[in-house]
Order: sequence, then structure tokens, then C-alpha cells
Amino acid sequence: MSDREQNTQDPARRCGFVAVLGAPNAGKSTLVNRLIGAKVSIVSPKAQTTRARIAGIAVTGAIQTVYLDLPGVFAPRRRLDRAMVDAAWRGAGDADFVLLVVDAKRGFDDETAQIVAALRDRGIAAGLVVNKIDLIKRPPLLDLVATLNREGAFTDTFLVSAATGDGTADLKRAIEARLPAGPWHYPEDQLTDISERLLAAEVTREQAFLQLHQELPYALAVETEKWEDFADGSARIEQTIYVQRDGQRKIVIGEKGAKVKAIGAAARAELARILGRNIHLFLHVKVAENWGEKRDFYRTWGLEYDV
Ligand SMILES: Nc1nc2c(ncn2[C@@H]2O[C@H](COP(=O)(O)OP(=O)(O)O)[C@@H](O)[C@H]2O)c(=O)[nH]1
Ligand SMILES: [Mg+2]
Repeated sequence: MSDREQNTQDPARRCGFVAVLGAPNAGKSTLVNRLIGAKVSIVSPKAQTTRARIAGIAVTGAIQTVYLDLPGVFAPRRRLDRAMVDAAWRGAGDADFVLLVVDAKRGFDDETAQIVAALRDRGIAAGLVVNKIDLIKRPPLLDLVATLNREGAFTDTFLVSAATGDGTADLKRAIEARLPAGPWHYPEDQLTDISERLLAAEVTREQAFLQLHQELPYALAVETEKWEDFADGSARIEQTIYVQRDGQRKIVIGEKGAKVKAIGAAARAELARILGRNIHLFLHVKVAENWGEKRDFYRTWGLEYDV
């Protein structure tokens, strides 16, 4: 019996989309990885790490939950920024349930206030997730919850730490309880909607975000050019890191190639861990001044070019 037949014949099945919104750095990707119990979305202390809409898929019994990890919503300037904001709001529009993630330490800042106002304008009722509760004491946390709830935009409040897992099991149960009956959207064992090639590019970009500073992370893109599988289970992957200027290329390469070597070593180890196989990773660094204006780049990531 095919998956589809099984789906339509099992009346107990439920499936739904949960959009995860919030200011940059609130911990959205960390939370999605926690809720699905695997790493599908990259994380860094820098804002705007997540560029596209990445689905993380979890199955609990008869329920399939598709979490949409969305780019942080912020004031857009570049074409890529606009495409990221567009992806976030489109994701919210498609969802059965929207979560707004707020960083407990940062509190109710301007960025969060703008998202709350936009949710209200669009008539979207969201669940409030106050994250990073490991970082603050109970009294200020409860004050923050009270302040946020005065906005009247939320159906529920959850207090969690995506980093430690505190409160995330309750959150997951509450989400699952709200999803509609219906066939599953993805096969049983699928964890994400992005290909291994894209995931591998993301893992290298994560290491670049972690190991490079100032404006450089935002000036680069990573592409997986070649992928070869071997009989012993290992894979050989070739990737290119695109930067916008020659000066940036020199910094990414580093003294005697030390920087790109360090990025490659860390990405290789992380990929081997995620994929559970031996990885040989080869990185090239090239200047492509206008990668942020190329249509192909947007198509690959499911982003709209003209927004
Ligand atoms: N202490 C603490 N740090 C967290 C928590 N959740 C996320 N972080 C950190 O916050 C930063 C931003 O996380 P990320 O998931 O990339 O945020 P996003 O931009 O909203 O997707 C990273 O350095 C995470 O390790 C949490 O619950 N507690
Ligand atoms: Mg993210």
C-alpha cells in the first residue's frame, strides 16, 4: 500500500503547519530543532542566520507536525532582506497555528512590538512563546508575560528554554492538540523539506557565521557544487563560499588558508554528526559581487525575487 493510500485510510491521522515567528535571534531555529529532536536549521548568535523557510517535521503517534522555521522579521533593506520578511509572513499565512517567540532576556522590544502589531493587523491569533527562561529570574519573567498579554494578541502563553528543553514538551503537546484531522503531508521518516545538498550548504554557512565577524557573514552565500557517495558510506562534498569583494575573499581564506580550513573542519565534523556518515569536505572561496541579486539564488531557497 502506498503512503497516500495509507493516509486516506487512517481516520485518526492529523497534520498541520506551525509557523514560528519572532525577532531575529529570539531562538526560533533552536526551538524548532528541539521540537523535532534533530538539527535541521542552523543556529548562531548573530541576527538573520535563517534566510529561507525551512520545514522541520515531527511525528508523534498519528500526528505529523510541520514546523516552519522562518527568517526573523525585521526592517528590510536589501533585496534578500525583503525576500526574507516576505517568506516569514507567507509562512504565517499558510499555518494552522502561529507561534511568536520572544527572547525573555531582551524583553518586549521594538522589533517584537512591530510583529505583535502586524499580527493584529492581519487578524492572526498566535501562541506566545517566551524563550530563554534559563537566562532570567522568575519575577521579571512574570512581569514580561503580563506586559505581553496586555497586548491581547495571544491565545496561549508558554514559557520555555529551547536550549535546555525546559517547557518544550508541554509546548509540543499543546501544539499537537490543536492540529486538524487530515492526511500527512510528508512521508513518515522525513525530518525536513530541504535536500541534503542544501542542508550541507547551510551547515557550512553556520560555521562561517560563527567564525567570521562584522558584516562578513551577511556578505556570503554557500553552494554545494558536487556530491559523491561512496560504497563505504562516506561522501565527498565540494562547496563554494561566495563573497562580494576580493577583500572579503582574503579574510575568509585567512592567513595561509587557516580560516577556511577551520570553517571546513568544523563544518565537516558537524555534517558527519548530522548525517551519521563520514564526510570529506572541500571548500572554494569565490567572488560573486551580485549573488544577492541573482534570481537562481532565490529560486534555490524558495524565496520570492520581486518583493
Ligand atoms: N540561553 C539560551 N540561549 C538560547 C536559547 N535559545 C536559543 N539560544 C541562543 O540564541 C541565539 C540565537 O538562536 P537562533 O535559534 O539562531 O535564533 P533565531 O534567529 O530566532 O533562529 C543562539 O546563540 C542560541 O544558542 C535558550 O533557550 N537559552
Ligand atoms: Mg533562525
